[in-house]
Amino acid sequence: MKITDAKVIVSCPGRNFVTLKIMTDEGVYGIGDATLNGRELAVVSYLEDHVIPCLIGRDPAQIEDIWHYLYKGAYWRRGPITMSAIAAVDTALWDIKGKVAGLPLYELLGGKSRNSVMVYGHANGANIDEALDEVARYSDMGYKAIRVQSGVPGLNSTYGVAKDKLFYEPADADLPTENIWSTEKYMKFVPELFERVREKFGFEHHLLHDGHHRLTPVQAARLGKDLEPYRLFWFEDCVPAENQDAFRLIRQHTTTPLAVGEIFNTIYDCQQLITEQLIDYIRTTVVHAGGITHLRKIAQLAELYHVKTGCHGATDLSPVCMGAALHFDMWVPNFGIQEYMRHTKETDAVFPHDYHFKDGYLHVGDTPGHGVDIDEELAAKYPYQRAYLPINRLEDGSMFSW
Ligand code: GCO
Ligand code: MG
Repeated sequence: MKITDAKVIVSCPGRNFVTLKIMTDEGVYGIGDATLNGRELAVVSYLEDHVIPCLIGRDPAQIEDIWHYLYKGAYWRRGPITMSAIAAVDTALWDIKGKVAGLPLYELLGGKSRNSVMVYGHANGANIDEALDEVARYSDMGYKAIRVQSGVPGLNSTYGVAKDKLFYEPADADLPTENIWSTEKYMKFVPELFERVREKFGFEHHLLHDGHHRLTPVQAARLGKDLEPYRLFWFEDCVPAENQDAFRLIRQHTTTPLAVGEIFNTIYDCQQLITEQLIDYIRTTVVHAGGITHLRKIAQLAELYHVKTGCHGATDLSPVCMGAALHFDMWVPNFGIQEYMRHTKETDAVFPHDYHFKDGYLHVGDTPGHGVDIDEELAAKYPYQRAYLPINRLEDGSMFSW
């Protein structure tokens, strides 16, 4: 079998998605997600100009070899653009392998380790009362695990708080929106938010929270401690994680479980976090961490150190990534949880898929491959629209992390 052609499909059914489709001489094709929020076209060019020409004529069965060809062969290693492009190729090749074998992807990885995949949804509100209403709504929908975010008094906008409650979409403008941030106001407020959630709903749900890279290690240590009475499932991205060593200080001071990794793209970004047991959950996922082939390596290292998986699953990861991630989740022995932000109706129509939500879990079908396709005719109706993530400044105007 040979790869005869490949193409990149860019479509914006509510938000931008970049999809790679690899075709073979036997008519079987595979697809992979290559979406990098706010920097989509850089990956398109990387694929079209530098990757696709090298794929033609190769045997699609040689997934491992092609992965290393693209990783080592570029000379320039790592980075989100390179790794998203490699991920898309890798995902498409696993899809092809599954279709050729007539088996769902989880079977190729080692078979099912569970019946379905526990997911968490996003309850968010402009204030605590609104956030509580949303927790009730997610609980009524059957979610066992709920991430809770709320607007902070004194700040006009806060990460994780959306007008449309089901479809949070931060990439909201064709130039970055500027927000004002105050860590002091946030830190004072968050413990009260979780106190109110536990007061109203008890300890029946897993509760999660995302700090979105905004604290210093000592602030994160203090907030982690303040949140201990509310028994969070995890506290995510409490500090920017380029400095892996910084987690030691946080770890020494709090028993609130720590999750990190949605913006990591290789195992080297989390090697120390894992081997020194500085985190509890690793959030890397298929599209941004080099595909199934590389994600598997990260998860298997993590397994040795009691670190579980908690794959990123925001709306900017397409249903193709979600489908592949769910097959991975079905197999991975050290599964923790899967993030699940729903896609819009338009997106779901462009990407027909065989997974579905029921009672707090995503259920995976047994279609060969990863079970997600793309309707190219429909995709063509939604042309690319430039959209950036916001930026943050402190109250004195200093540039800050978003
Ligand atoms: C999450 C993430 C997202 C990111 C988004 C950026 O936990 O789901 O933090 O909300 O902000 O994926 O592209
Ligand atoms: Mg996050």
